[in-house]
Amino acid sequence: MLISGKADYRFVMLFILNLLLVVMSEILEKLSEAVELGKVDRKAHYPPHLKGFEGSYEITGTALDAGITPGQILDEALIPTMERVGRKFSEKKIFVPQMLMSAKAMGAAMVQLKPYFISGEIKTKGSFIMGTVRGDLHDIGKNLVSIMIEGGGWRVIDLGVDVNTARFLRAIEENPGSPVGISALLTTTMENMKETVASIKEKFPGTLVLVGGAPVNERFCKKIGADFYSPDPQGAVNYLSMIQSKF
Ligand code: B12
Repeated sequence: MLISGKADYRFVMLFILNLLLVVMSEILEKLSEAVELGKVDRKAHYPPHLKGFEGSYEITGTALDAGITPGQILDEALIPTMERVGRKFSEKKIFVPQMLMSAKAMGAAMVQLKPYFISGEIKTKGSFIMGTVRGDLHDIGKNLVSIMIEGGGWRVIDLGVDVNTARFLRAIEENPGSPVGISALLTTTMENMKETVASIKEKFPGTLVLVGGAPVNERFCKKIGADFYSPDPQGAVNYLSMIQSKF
């Protein structure tokens, strides 16, 4: 009887756990759909067939309430969805306006997630300069890197998008010794990244330069004389902690 009671308990717990996992994956699926279709929030009129429905802003709130971690929301819903959006754009199944609406929906989700990545820790590690390279308007990846680095205890000086070399140099001059992060999402703007890194290294040889963005890789990083490449923000956070511990 006791054994059967224990077995029953285990069965019920397993059942609840499975149910919870199903609910969680349904929420993440709904969020992916909202981002892919560019549904920002309940008030948004776009897309017309979803008028009045929840958007990525509300669904992200529901996901957090359901106990899904911000990391899971990013890795299992938001980032793969943006990759899917990019693929559909390549296949000409969607066009720039739809890609832009997806970016807006991702931004609305990030508003909910940001507080979870900022630890509230006193920013004592120094300043970190961050920007998207000249000619490039993509800022989702840059913003994510900024949020995670800020969460790692750094004061982030975000220069925004389409940042030319002179602007990066001025920021380094104003914040001597600060490491710099540069993002590029287009194969065409990788050239501008190369030019910016070369100027930084020429004028401020001691400055550490971190590079990233979908088309960037380790080989390109080495080739242009940057110090560090990471495919994700956490790599940058770890690298900065490692560098800082050496001082
Ligand atoms: C959203 C989007 C847009 C939006 C951007 C809105 C915004 N506010 O950012 C809009 C609509 C404006 C846009 C415009 C264009 N886009 Co666009 N866009 C995308 C899309 C779908 C998603 C990008 C994104 O946000 N990904 C999610 C983030 C989280 O990922 P991420 O940026 O890679 O960042 C991560 C890492 O790379 C890393 N990281 C990023 N930066 C850094 C920096 C450092 C230091 C470190 C350590 C790490 C790091 O950390 C991040 C988190 O993991 C991509 C597709 C794709 N697969 O990337 C196309 C894509 C990048 N776009 C593309 C193109 C062609 C364009 C346009 C030229 C289209 C056009 N004809 O006008 C324009 C260019 C405008 C310009 N001058 O910049 C192409 C680029 C092709 C190429 N190889 O060059 C892509 C790949 C789509 C495709 N498959 O064809 N785009």
